[in-house]
Amino acid sequence: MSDFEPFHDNHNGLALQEAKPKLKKPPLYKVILLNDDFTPMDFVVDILMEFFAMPHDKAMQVMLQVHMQGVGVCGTYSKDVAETKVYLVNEYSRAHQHPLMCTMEEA
Ligand code: TYC
Repeated sequence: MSDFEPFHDNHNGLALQEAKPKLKKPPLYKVILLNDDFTPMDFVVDILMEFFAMPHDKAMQVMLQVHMQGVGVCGTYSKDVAETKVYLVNEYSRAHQHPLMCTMEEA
């Protein structure tokens, strides 16, 4: 297929117009933490600092937001990075016998 689409101009016939690029930016994903009644607050704060590079005060804010509202956003990433973070956080929580749930949704 040609990269040029026919285009009739208003003057004297046929001109060629470059086809519009058919590329879209890839979607971004929010990584989300869910509240539960069992995971210790300190453990959640540690996760936010270690896996999401938050300073302690920001990690505390996000943890309390999840604790009070039920969900909170840890960060926004490409699909691959979001999937990896969700996997690592859930594995880490299970390895420490906590039920903390991390998931993702399109931003
Ligand atoms: N609700 C938990 C508690 O009271 C703390 C908690 C916060 C758990 C955030 C999960 O994603 C979470 N110990």
